[in-house]
Amino acid sequence: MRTGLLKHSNYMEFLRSVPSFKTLTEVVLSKVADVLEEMHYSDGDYIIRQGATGDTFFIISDGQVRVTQQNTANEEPAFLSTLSRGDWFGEQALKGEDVRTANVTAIGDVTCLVVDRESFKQLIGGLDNMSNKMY
Ligand code: 6FW
Repeated sequence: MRTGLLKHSNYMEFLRSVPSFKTLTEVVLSKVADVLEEMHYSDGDYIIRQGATGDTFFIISDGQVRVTQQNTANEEPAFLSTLSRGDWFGEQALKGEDVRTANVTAIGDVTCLVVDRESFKQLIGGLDNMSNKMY
């Protein structure tokens, strides 16, 4: 996608505000703003399904998501957490195994900025809290 100048500068302002991106340079953030895709979801939509393969990383720019995990077959997925604007998810499937380890569903309207695997690896994946993320 080719982002307009105004969109690019809006993305830059938002990306700068993401706490985990504090150590990323303006050049790197600009490249992230160049490659990201804006995605919109409605209440109850599955953004990520546990067990599916995946190669994208998400940053929430608006709204909230629910993270759940199915530990045993037949059981209801267990609640893990609620994430909101400035939070990110989906990094697990981008390191090694490409399988999603939890479900992520929209709570109301949600907008996410989505980064592909290759760009993630080049621009974001090196951050400490990404590569070593333990829950
Ligand atoms: C969890 N256990 C697992 C979350 C994200 C970032 C921070 C909380 Cl700093 P994926 C499903 C995604 C997974 C993670 C996310 O769900 N997630 C968890 C957990 O306890 N995954 N396995 N909590 S939300 C979260 C704190 O991003 O990546 O690609 O897709 O497996």
